[in-house]
Amino acid sequence: MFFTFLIGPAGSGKSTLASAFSDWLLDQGFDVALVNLDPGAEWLPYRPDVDARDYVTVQEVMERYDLGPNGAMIAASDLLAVKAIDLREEISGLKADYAIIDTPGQMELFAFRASGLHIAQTLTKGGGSAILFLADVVLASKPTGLISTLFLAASVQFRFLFPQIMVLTKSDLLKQEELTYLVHLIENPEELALIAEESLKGVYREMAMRFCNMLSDLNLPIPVTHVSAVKNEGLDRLYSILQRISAGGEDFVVHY
Ligand SMILES: Nc1nc2c(ncn2[C@@H]2O[C@H](COP(=O)(O)OP(=O)(O)O)[C@@H](O)[C@H]2O)c(=O)[nH]1
Ligand SMILES: [Mg+2]
Repeated sequence: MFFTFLIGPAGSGKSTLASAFSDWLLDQGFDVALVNLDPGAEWLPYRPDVDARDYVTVQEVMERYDLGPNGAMIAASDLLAVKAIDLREEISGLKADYAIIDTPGQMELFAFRASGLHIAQTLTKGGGSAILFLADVVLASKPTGLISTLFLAASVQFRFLFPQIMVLTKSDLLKQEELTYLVHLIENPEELALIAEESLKGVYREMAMRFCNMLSDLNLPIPVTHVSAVKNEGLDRLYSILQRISAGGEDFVVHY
């Protein structure tokens, strides 16, 4: 089973893409285990095959421990981590080709607490895996938005050390030439450094330029693509990138 985690800021389109991409994989004849790892999800655009809410819910934690919504979300993520082995058994019992894993709306709960990393490592032990880092195209279409998105993507990559794909979501909201240019800038960060040089000042200009030039020098194996989950655009391209990673694993692992 190949594990694909969808990670990205709240509203970047994780749940919508998890749903659209698993439908697409099912249409291609694959077996899919669609997993919801958000114990706080009130509504999902799909019916998960494995659901964190069968183990713990934010509502129940709020009541039992007399916590507010924020504290309960943190506690629920930590309580879920204790159930990581059970989750793993439930998922592997489905014997699917792909596990598509939707992560909590607020990405910091999964990416920047010990519990998320523990769950990801427990689920994927012995199997192939990749992270789809989702970024909303509208946010990424301004230079500072794009640079901060790249910082965040690097931070997630550094946290998990899994092969990672940069997935620009909601491609239906930009024109084709704008999308092509955005992908070009991400693939050629030295050009983004030049934009930062013109559009920023002082220490911010310096920081952005050095970061972009560092990305350019390192030439990391991070594929970039764009999708629209509402128009089902780009799902075939996303699949072929995942297939390359699952076949050629090590080439996509960044060794720090
Ligand atoms: N235009 C457009 N909107 C989208 C797309 N994918 C998701 N959305 C919208 O973006 C919002 C957040 O999506 P959601 O999947 O809940 O994001 P999550 O918080 O990352 O799980 C919802 O209103 C979705 O309808 C897309 O491909 N195109
Ligand atoms: Mg969601």
